[in-house]
Amino acid sequence: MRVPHDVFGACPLDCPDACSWVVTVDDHGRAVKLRGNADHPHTRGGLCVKVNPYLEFSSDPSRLLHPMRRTGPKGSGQFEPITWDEALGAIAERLHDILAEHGGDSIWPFDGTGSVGYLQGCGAPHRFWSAIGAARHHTSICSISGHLGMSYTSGSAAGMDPEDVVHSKLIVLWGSNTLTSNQHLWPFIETARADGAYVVVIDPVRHRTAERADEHIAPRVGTDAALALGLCHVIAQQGTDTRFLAERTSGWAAFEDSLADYTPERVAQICDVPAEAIIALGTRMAVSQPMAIKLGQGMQRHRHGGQTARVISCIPALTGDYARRGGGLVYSTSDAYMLNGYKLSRPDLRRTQPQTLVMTRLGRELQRADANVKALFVMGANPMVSNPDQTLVRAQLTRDDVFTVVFDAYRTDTAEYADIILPSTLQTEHTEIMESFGHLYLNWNEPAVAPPGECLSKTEFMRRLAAAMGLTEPALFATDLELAADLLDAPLWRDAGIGVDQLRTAGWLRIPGTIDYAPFAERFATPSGRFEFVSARAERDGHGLLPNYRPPSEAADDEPGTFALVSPAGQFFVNSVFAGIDRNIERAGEPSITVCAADAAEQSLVHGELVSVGNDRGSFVARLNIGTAARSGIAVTTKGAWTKVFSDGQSVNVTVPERDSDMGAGAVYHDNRVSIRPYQPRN
Ligand SMILES: Nc1nc2c(c(=O)[nH]1)N[C@H]1C(S)=C(S)[C@@H](COP(=O)(O)OP(=O)(O)OC[C@H]3O[C@@H](n4cnc5c(=O)[nH]c(N)nc54)[C@H](O)[C@@H]3O)O[C@H]1N2
Ligand SMILES: Nc1nc2c(c(=O)[nH]1)N[C@H]1C(S)=C(S)[C@@H](COP(=O)(O)OP(=O)(O)OC[C@H]3O[C@@H](n4cnc5c(=O)[nH]c(N)nc54)[C@H](O)[C@@H]3O)O[C@H]1N2
Ligand code: SF4
Ligand SMILES: [Mo]
Repeated sequence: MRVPHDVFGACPLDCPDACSWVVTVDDHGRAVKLRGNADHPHTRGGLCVKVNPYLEFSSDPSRLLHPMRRTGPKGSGQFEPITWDEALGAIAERLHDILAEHGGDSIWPFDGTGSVGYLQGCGAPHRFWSAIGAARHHTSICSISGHLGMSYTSGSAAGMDPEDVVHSKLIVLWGSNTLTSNQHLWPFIETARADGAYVVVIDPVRHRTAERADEHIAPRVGTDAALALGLCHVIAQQGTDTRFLAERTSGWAAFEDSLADYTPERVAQICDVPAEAIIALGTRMAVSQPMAIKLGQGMQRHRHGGQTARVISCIPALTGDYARRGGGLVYSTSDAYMLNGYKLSRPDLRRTQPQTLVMTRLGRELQRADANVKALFVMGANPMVSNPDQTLVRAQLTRDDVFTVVFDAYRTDTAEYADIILPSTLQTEHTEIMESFGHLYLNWNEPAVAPPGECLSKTEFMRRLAAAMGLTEPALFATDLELAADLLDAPLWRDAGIGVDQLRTAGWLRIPGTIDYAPFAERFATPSGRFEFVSARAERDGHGLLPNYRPPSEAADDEPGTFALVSPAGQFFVNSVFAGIDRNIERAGEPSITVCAADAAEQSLVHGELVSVGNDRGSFVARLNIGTAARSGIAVTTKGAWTKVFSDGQSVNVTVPERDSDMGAGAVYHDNRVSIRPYQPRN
């Protein structure tokens, strides 16, 4: 007889907070309560409005419980239940055929961010794919451009411990709706504020975080690099940290010369921000130490998103803040973990050099004859909703010659186009290890309950598929605990005496050696060890010797009658996870699009009317909202809603181009121009 007990776990979603949680399991083995772990130093007990109903959502009637096989045309939604043996047999047979006829390159393991865990999510690609020589999946959908941008200057996106903002005197939240998408950072910001810190938000959208800040600067979308150069111009005049610049950086003189072009007056024109505001903020940055910049992902979802991050990262070098506790810039802390992803995913099992397929180019890659994709395994992803260019994605997923398997917990918009749908476990039902991109702790997730129905974890699915394929390599059959041990088998963790037992017992642990975290105390993570204003590598890669401003593709145009559409994080779900559940659809409300009163008046748009928002790529239907969230020239909606909530069955990404950003082929969700017209239903 079991007794009620608590099990430690962690939220798996693609959210910087990576909350630690506690599941209470009753004496029948059922999860009856989920709460935030009050002992966790960063997340401190609360979860969020998106995840509080996790247990309820896990047992929603819409949960997938059995494998299914398609019986009608693709997209018709006709499926019949089958057994796992039948499913694995069919998949193994098809994979053998494709391997024989086309080779591993034709198999695309498409891992999404539904879970960002190392074992069950996209944290590390699975060994199985290495062993069969499948194509490599390049996860370009979220944050890649910013990471690459900073790799040229400071060398790491983990420039400070976010918790250290408590020591800051000036906090700049740049392209981050912190209260919505990184809410556990907010209490640290409030602590700093109580101690006199000044909080500035730089975002075209006047969101709830902007409302609560001391100052909000709303530049034209996609012009942040110009704004940052203007701020550097002012700081250079007001006084830089000359010693830091001399001892710790390289190329400052050349960068300083380039700033001459970015006077506050010129930048004011580019960004549509008053020159006085640029002068005032630049001056404040020069004198308020320590200064911390929290860079969100939103500002890099543009054609030149990587370059933008590169330029913004220069600011704390001018002020010397990279060397101060409570100063610097943080974009993502994931660089600080240094786990052994290699030993976990075992790329050495490969015998061929496979092609790399780019996540955000799903439509084009499938279209490309020379890529020759014949099998697509969509796991923890919902590209029909999340990817750019929904029309192209839909057309490509409708093709009969691409064998499509969807491994998910729900029957998503993408699953409707699958040949085989497989039921996945959720976080309370499997073993997992979670890092964070917003703090410096590693979380263990112990399974709390047995999987419902016939759901399998991804690791178990991979082991069974390896067996069904007749593979014998022992590494493919490693247990979850063995995989976890391999991940932790990295010098940083091993030397600190941390293995699975230690992490599992503790529930969470801080990254060894990160008390008083000072990543750039001695050297930057660049080849020279200096902060590199000038970068020959960037020039070779086509990004210019010096950090610079290049206009976005669509966002900053001033085409009359059109809007720059931004579609960032919404309040009630993380991306598309749980966004198809009735209760969630209800609380999120009808899809809406917000414009400012002046723009609405000019275009005779009426508050509350249904409008069609679109461009030559496609259109979706939303309820017009006139509100202060939008500055002039922009329209604001949110990401993640499933197509079924839109009256024409097309959602926001029908308007987004499948175009690469400058660095890492990142996504350009917010670099998108649309028109808004009253909606006229067809027929
Ligand atoms: N317009 C617009 N679109 C965007 C963005 C934007 O800013 N604007 N942002 C983009 C960003 S940042 C991201 S990261 C992508 C995300 O896009 P995707 O990678 O498609 O990820 P999600 O929509 O988060 O979730 C994918 C699926 O994971 C499933 N899932 C949840 N937990 C588990 C699990 O434990 N196991 C398995 N197997 N599946 C699970 C969910 O049910 C869901 O169907 O979307 C992008 N799309
Ligand atoms: N509630 C909730 N939380 C989430 C998510 C969610 O869907 N819902 N998604 C999660 C995921 S996958 C990620 S990657 C993170 C993303 O979280 P964030 O880093 O916050 O990224 P976004 O939500 O895309 O955009 C953040 C802000 O960038 C702004 N922005 C857009 N373009 C520009 C620009 O050109 N300049 C400036 N300065 N700002 C701009 C947007 O208006 C938005 O307010 O959040 C995670 N947390
Ligand atoms: S979505 Fe973010 S804030 Fe909510 S529980 Fe998960 S990690 Fe925490
Ligand atoms: Mo993301």
